[in-house]
Amino acid sequence: MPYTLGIDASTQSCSALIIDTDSGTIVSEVSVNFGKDLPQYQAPSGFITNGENGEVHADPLMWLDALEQLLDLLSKTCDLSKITAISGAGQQHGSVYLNDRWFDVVDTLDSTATLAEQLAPCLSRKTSPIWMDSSTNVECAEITASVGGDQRVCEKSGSIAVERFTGPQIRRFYKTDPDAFSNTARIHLVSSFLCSLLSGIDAPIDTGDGAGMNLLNIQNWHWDDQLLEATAPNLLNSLPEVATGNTTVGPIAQYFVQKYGFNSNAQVTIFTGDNPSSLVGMGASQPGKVVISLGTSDTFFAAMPEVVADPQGCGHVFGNPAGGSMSLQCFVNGSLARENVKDRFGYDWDAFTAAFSTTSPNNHGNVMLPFFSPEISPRIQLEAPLLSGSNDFMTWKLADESIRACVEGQFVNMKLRSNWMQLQPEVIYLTGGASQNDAIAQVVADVFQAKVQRLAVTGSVGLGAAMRAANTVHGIDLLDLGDQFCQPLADSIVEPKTSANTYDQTAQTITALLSSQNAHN
Ligand code: ADP
Ligand code: XUL
Repeated sequence: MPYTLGIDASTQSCSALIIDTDSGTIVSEVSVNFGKDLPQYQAPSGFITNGENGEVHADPLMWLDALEQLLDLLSKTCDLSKITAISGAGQQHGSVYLNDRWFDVVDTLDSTATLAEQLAPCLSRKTSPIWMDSSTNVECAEITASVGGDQRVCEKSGSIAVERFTGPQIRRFYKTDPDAFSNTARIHLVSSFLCSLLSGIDAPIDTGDGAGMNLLNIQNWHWDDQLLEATAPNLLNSLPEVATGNTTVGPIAQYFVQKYGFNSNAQVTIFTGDNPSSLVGMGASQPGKVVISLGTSDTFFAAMPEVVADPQGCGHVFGNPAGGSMSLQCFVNGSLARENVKDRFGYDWDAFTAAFSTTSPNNHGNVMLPFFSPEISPRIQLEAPLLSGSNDFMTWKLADESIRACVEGQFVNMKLRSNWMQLQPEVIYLTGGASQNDAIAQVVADVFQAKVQRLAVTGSVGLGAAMRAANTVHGIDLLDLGDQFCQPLADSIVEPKTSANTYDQTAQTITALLSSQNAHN
C-alpha cells in the first residue's frame, strides 16, 4: 500500500495530504495555521504586519515550527512509515538567506533539537521577504535598465522585473545590507528550503518556482548570466542548481525518520511553487483547462501549448512541473480584501454569502475596485478601494452592496487582466480557500460566462505535490493519477445565470476608475 505525501507551505498555513495510489483514496489531511497555531510569531495572516516602504516579510523559523507541528499531527493520524514518496510546494517568490553553516547543518540535522533551533544560527537575514512585498520598485527599474528594457527582461525570464520576484528582492538586500549579503552563502526559495530540510541536502530549485525570480532564462531553463549580473555580484555562487519538476533528490533525512517515524527509504521529489503544484492537483497540467485559485492571492492560470507572455507585463510564464510552461496572472487583493469588507460590517461568511441574494448582478451600477493594498494586476499603488455609484454606497453605508461590489470588481478586473492569454474557457476549475463559497463561484461563472467546477479534493496544492511524487518515484502517469484523484465534487457545477453583457458597464467603470487613479499618480 504505497502512501504518498504532499506538503503545501502556503501564505497562511502549512498543510499535508497523504494519498493511497492503490485504492485512489485520501488517507489523511491536516493543517497548521500560522496565525492561530503559532500565535507567538504575531503573524495573524502569516506575515509580519506594519512593514515599512511596502516590505512584507515572514519569519522562516515560523515555517519550520509549523512543519514540525504538522508532522506531529500527521503522525497521530497515520503510520508515516508507510509513506514511500514525498513532495511539496511553497508560496512563490519568498526567499530564505543562509550563511555557510547551512551546508553542514542541513545534512547533519539532530533529532534531539528542533529544526528552528538548528537553523536559527544559519540565517544571514532574520526574516524572509514574501510575495506580498512591493518594496523593490527602484531595484526593478535598475535591473530593467541594465538588461536593456522590459521586453528583454520578459523574453528572458517570462516576466518583466516584478517587485515581489526574488531577483529584485535579492538586489534590495544587497543594497540595503551589504554586510549581511556578503555573509550569505545560499539563497533558497520557500519550496527549495523546505525540500532541502526534508531530504537533508542542499536541494535544487525547480523550473516552476524558479521562473518567479527574474533570474532564470525560460528559453533554456538555466540561470541567466545577464540577469544575475544585473541583480547582485557573484550571485551564481549563492544559488542552488535548477532542475525539472520530475527530479528526485534522494531519501528523506534521518531527522524525520527518528523524530516522526518515516521510512528511511521514502524518496523526496523536488518541491515546486504553490501555483504550479495546484495546476497538477487540479488535473490541469496538460493544456486545455483554466484554473482560478482563490487563496490569499487570487490567481488565474493554465498550462500552455507554447510560451505565451503578457504584452502588458503584468502576467507571468512559469515552468509547468509536468513539462513545458504555464501562464499565470496573480492578484494581491484576493481573500484578504474579501475579508476586509466582510469584517468591516461585522459579517461572518454566512452573512457575506447571504448578501448576494439581497443584491443583484451588476449591483445597480455600484462598483468597487477593491484594492486595500498595492495591486500588481494591474500595478497600482492604492491603500483603499475606489468606489463608484450611489452616495450611500460611496460612503460605505450599504453592507450587502459593498460585498457584492468587492467580489464583482475582483472578477471583472481578473477578466480584463487575463485576456492576454486568449483563453475562452467553457469550464473554469475553481480552487483555494474561498472556492467553497457558492456565491463567489456564481459571480465567477457570470463574469466569465463559463461553467464553474470544483473538485472533490479541496487541497489542490498538496494533492499536486503528492501526485508529482507518485509520478516521479513510482512512475504512475499523471493522467492516471488525475483520473483517480481530480474528480469533480458531486452536484457542484455552477452555471452562468446572467446574459453575456451584464458586466459590460462594470468593466467600463473599473477601467475608468483605474485611469482616473493613474491620472492622479
Ligand atoms: P493560502 O493557501 O494562500 O494560505 P487558502 O487557499 O487556505 O490560502 O485560503 C484561505 C482563505 O480562504 C482565507 O483567507 C479566507 O478568506 C478564505 N475563505 C475561507 N472560507 C471562506 C468562505 N466560506 N467564503 C469565502 N472565503 C473563504
Ligand atoms: C504568484 C504569487 C502568489 C503566491 C502565493 O505569482 O505571487 O500566488 O504564490 O500564493
